Amino acid sequence: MNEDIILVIGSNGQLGSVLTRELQKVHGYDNVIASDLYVDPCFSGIFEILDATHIADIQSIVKQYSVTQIYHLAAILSAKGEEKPLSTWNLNIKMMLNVFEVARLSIVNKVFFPSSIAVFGDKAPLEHTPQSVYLNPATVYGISKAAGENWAQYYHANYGLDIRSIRYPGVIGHQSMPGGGTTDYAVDIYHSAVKQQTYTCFLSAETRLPMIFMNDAIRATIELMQAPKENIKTRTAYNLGAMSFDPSEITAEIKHFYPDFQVDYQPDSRQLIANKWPKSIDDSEARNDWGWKPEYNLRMMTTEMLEKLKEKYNNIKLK
Ligand code: AKB
Repeated sequence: MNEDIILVIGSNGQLGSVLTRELQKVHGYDNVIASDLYVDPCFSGIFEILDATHIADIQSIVKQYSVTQIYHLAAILSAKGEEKPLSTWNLNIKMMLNVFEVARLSIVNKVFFPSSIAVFGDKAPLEHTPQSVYLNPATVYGISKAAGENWAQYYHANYGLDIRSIRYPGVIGHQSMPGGGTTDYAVDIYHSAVKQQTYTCFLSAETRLPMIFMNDAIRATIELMQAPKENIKTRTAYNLGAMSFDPSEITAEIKHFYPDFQVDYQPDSRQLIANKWPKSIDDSEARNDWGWKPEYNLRMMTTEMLEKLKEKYNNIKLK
């Protein structure tokens, strides 16, 4: 059997950095090519500098390494995207179409393209948001993801390209930091707790959003990519659920470990984005089609986040 050669675009990002390490374990260290705009000094493995807005540069890496699968993770997220709407649209769409085109014209036979709960708007039910529902995203990031989902379906229908996608909830991990998202508070809050600092939350105490622990997010991605082709019935993007909570609930969990931990609330423009996002997700299609099942709940995630971050900050102090 031929080995797959994997290209990860956006390997320095919150998800990309953790996923790349896992892909190295699954496919072999020498079969994964990480790529991003700059070198991460902590990264170990094959790395190429890549600006995915340049199609010829993607093509040349795909040719050089005989890449068979691409994980395209580079994008400007919801909150940051609103600062420069047109350049966010141009960047997100250009990179995505470049990847799909390179895949269509090469030996690449599978592509992973991440979507997001940002595709939903106020026309979708906020509770148990269904898989198939009217999408009226309110951010440029959400609009670009909704367009991407339709392009993925188009490339599959017209060219048979096997593009697979997940609508990620907020992803929470200790290994990496998010940047520019509306759900970022749920990572930042753990860092403040471990540093024994008061956290100022940019969402109100009762803003409930769907979230997922990094370990589950990575496992979901790999399980989706490894599922038999005939099981993949949704060619836009799968809803993915794990847990839902609001800032007051995560604070209460943290207080089990750090009773003096304090949070104050100063909602900003990210509140308006969060107000239109689902509070919980119906992911029954992912469960039925490729067997999705989350493992982590808020308590398990909090225990692991605080333990790992404590270790990390202690090691920094010791150095
Ligand atoms: C964001 O907040 O923009 C992202 C997402 C939910 O896609 N974390």
